Amino acid sequence: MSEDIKKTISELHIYEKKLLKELESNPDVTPEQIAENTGMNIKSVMSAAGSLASKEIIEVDKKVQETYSLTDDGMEYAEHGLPERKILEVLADKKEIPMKDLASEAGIDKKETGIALGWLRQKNWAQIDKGVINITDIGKEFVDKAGVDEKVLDYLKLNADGVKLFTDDLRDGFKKLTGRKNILNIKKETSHSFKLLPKGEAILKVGFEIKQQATQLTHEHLKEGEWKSLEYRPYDINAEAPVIFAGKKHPLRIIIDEIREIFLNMGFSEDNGEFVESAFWNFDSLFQPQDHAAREMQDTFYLKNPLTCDLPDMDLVKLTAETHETGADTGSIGWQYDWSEDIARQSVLRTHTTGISTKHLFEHEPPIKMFSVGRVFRRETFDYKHLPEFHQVEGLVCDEGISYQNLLGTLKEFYKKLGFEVRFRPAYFPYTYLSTETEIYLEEKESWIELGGAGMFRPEVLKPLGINQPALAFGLGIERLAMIRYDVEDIRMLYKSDIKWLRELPISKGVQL
Ligand code: FA5
Repeated sequence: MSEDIKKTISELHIYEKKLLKELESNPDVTPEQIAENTGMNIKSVMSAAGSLASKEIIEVDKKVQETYSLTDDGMEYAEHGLPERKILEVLADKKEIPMKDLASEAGIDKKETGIALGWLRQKNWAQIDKGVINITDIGKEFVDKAGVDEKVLDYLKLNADGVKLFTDDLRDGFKKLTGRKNILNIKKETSHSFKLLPKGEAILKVGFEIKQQATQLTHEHLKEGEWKSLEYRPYDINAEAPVIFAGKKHPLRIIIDEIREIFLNMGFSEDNGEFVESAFWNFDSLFQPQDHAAREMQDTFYLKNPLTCDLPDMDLVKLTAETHETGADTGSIGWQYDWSEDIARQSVLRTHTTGISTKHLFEHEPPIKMFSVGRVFRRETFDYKHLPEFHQVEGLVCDEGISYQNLLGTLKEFYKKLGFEVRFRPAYFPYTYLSTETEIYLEEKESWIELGGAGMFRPEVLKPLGINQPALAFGLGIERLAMIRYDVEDIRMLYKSDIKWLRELPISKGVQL
């Protein structure tokens, strides 16, 4: 405790010390007196007090005192009567006045008649019947008697310097007057008082000297050699600093950029596809039979415009058809059905980025090392790990001697660089054999979450494309990586534009290249 106190004392500013000393000698000292006694200006006193309060050394109490006085209109009413009083005086004589004559009879402004009538009714002094105002019994009573509000007007007239507090008998009248416009002036004065807290008392008990301390080195200090003898005030490096929210990239953009950096550093080149793709490239080139469940309308977005896409090179189309129907020379018997060109022409919003890999294989000669990052679309129902539109990173390596071990090694390396440790699980995709899925454990959900699919392309995929070398391929979800990286329990958070969350996210964790 006393070590803490010593440290706190060493970090006190000279103004804080002066204020504490003042408070020690007079617990009721006001900020103004402190300013006068110490020569500090009042702003410095208040800022030292604020600083001491934030360190729980003193408590600052704020009081607001209101002073009430009459405005010019208020004074006019106090001297010559409220407009409803003027009407009452006429009514006392005549008992009734036609509405149209009200202003002239009572000698009040036309503008005031509305207000006056309102108050007459409120005070129950008069009633209106068929365009004529009549005095009531209560009204008669008040002809020679002041109302509670009128008593306050009188009182304020006598106390022209202003009144801070009203006695009980005037309080109702005061309330009534505050409900009327332009009668009362309210001046607010704020005063502060300080109280030592236990920490402040402990500091004073230990004691300190008030010496000028340097908080900054100046050119003069250095030139004159004064820096050698100066006493320096230590910085509190744990003091709270203002939080600054710098502009930064969206977390998804950060992770996408990191992924691109990793693959480019691993010697991959980047390719890009289109959002609108033919069913041929999205499904058929991947040996997905035309009645495969993934092609159903409930899983895939089919487009009306364009309704169809062009098919590629007819030799490739024929070979693909043959492979689907009989297996051609791939060593398998295919899917054994009649392949349809029309179905292959359908245009779809790509459901994955794997069509980019088959197109790339068709258009390039091995050795190939390609990756692609892009958006994909599926008719999914939203839940904590599913979106209908999300990003995948696709990868493809094709060369003589490429094996399943290379696939596992590449994926492990990639995830490691991003800071993830994953496990592999056997899986099935119609276009790969062997196939695997990478997964990561989610503590909060107590379950494994799938990050991506991968495998060695089957001969049924490679042969029609004219590829005789083995090829490894993978397609990995990016939002799921962001979810884990940024500790988001629900994938939808990434698209919510929650400004508080975005501001407080760290700028980047950085890639270990
Ligand atoms: C595929 O898309 C395969 N094309 C991957 C592949 C490529 C396998 C090459 C073999 C060779 P899958 O449908 O499992 O696989 O999706 C891959 C990853 O995308 C998933 O592991 C998951 O991380 C992510 N993903 C899938 N659906 C959604 C969704 N609705 N919302 C968010 N992420 C999703």
